[in-house]
Amino acid sequence: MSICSQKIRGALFQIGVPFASSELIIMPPLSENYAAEYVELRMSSAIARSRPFVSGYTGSSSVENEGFDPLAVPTLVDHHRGEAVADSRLIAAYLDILSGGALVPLQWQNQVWSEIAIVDAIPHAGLFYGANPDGDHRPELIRAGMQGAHSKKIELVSKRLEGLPAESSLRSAYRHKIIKEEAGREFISRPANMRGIIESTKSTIAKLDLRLAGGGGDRLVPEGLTLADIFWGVSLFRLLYLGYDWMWKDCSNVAGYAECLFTSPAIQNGVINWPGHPPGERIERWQRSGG
Ligand SMILES: N[C@@H](CCC(=O)N[C@@H](CS)C(=O)NCC(=O)O)C(=O)O
Repeated sequence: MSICSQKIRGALFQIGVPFASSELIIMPPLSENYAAEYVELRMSSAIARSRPFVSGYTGSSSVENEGFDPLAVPTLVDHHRGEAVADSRLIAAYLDILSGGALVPLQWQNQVWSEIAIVDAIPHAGLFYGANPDGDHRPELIRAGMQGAHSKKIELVSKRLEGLPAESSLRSAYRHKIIKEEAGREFISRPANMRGIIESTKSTIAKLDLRLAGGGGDRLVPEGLTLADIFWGVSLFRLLYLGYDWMWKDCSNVAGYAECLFTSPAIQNGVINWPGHPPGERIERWQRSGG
């Protein structure tokens, strides 16, 4: 269910490289992503060394806004090169290079990366964990699962931190995760914050509609399915699943674009019909029966 992992699976399906998915249960009480072995793997990535750890919460999970979360997914392991790559944006760039530029056409680099930055900044975490104070349309499974989720995560990370040796280099990583989760708990408890991120997301969708209109209605760039389309497909599908599709009720270009993305093999295989995606009333028509 991790939206950042969905982006990467979409990209992997698009370029058609073989991959294995080591699925971690990221929600309490298991939170397998808090295991020291996993955090150590993630800490071996280049971005872990070049960016400050996460230290706050804005509702999005972008490294640009929040810093690097050392206890999150996804992490790509390239077994040929013996290298771990973290953060969905960087992993996507890595896959583009690996595929010889199949995801980001050279002449559309600027447009594609600027769209990806926009999607990365959408406050998906806040919209997933927090309720819309003016009508919560998230599926019951999510509503129930997110009750007290930040507190449960803080408890689990704190236990893991206590169990680390005093000299462990991972201590700071765990401490920062606690800071982030505390800030997240505080953030989503305030209706004004929730209204703010809902409003900003709605405005991001309206601007997408205008850019699509400029491109003829159903394309951001006139060339195949790019990484920007994959990121948008994942993002719009998540908003639909959470009951936020009213945001494009008056945006006919976005509505048509979403329909086109949801039927693409990358989004179908990497997201909608990836085993384990929970069913939902709003997404039923996009899911293969028994998928
Ligand atoms: N900027 C990172 C964000 C990673 C992230 O926030 N991952 C979420 C799932 S989308 C996660 O691991 N959540 C579980 C947790 O925080 O415990 C990326 O794009 O890869």
